[in-house]
Amino acid sequence: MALRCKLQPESVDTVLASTDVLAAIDFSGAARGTDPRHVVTGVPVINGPLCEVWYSSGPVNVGRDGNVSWATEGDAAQPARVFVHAMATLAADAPPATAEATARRVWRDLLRAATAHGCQQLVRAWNHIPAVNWGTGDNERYKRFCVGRHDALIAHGYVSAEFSAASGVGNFGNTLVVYLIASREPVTHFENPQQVSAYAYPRQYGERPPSFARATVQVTGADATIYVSGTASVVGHATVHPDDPRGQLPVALENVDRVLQQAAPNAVTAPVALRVYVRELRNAAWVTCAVRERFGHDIDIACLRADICSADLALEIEGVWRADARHGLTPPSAKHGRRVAASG
Ligand code: 3EB
Repeated sequence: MALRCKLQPESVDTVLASTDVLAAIDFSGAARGTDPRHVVTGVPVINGPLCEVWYSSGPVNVGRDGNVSWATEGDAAQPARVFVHAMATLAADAPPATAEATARRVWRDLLRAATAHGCQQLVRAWNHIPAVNWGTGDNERYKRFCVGRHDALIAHGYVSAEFSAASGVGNFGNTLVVYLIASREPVTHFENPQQVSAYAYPRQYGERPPSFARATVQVTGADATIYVSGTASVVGHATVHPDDPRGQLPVALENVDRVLQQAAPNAVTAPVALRVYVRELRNAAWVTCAVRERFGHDIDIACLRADICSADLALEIEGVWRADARHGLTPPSAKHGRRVAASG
């Protein structure tokens, strides 16, 4: 069974009363969760539902292990998938070395937890980073985050071909929040032929590249779930229309189309839930309308306020799509589960 994702207008407490909820991603603000499935993002919603909910196909098992909260789907001893999340204090003005060390520790702990549940395949990760654009050059907060994340992944034995879809955006407050889905069964990662793979970005973007794929696909029976990473106005590795949201939106939308085209070349795809991140409040309404215009008026969209990891990016779009796996999808290879598009 595919995981189900739904943007929900109900309060998190109501949502968490269901035993099949793997995670409730809370965009409401600074509430502290007591349930291990409650992810407090520090990313506020501008318009749309307060909460993104991930449903398992049956009752979940939940727990905490050190700093990591987890929820598993399926057999407790051999879960099909695990949702893990961890938070760590990271003050807005903490030094660059602290940001790097915090990212390394949080990612190390999450990867260990996923492996402990037998789920080594990375499916989707979200990173919410306080003061993401603070600092300059190699010491910009996001770049130190990338060093810590990359080193943790490599130390755990991953290679760049195994990195999954992800988002890396700022949040408000003093808490680094990272959550991810990992699977026992293989997944397939995809790139956008119009963009340099993030893990191959040149040195100017930092001492270590960002560790993510443009999209990840998981096939479960006749269904395919397509996880599209945070997608911005980047062509090659450069920002197109820097600081210009009106110019950036069509390029970001085109990038979403291109990566969907790679992930499900002949399949009819339908978006299940979309997130739109905007740096500035005043862009929320028209951007959300334009994204709705593009993907359909009945699609659930959460428009969130976040700094994007490059200071010249004004917005980013991501989402979960569903496709019929019987048409136009390449089955994942058992070994690496990756098909990489020829990239420019
Ligand atoms: C980009 O194209 C935009 O660091 O996990 C998008 C998705 C971006 C994920 C991450 C960063 C991340 O490089 C930034």
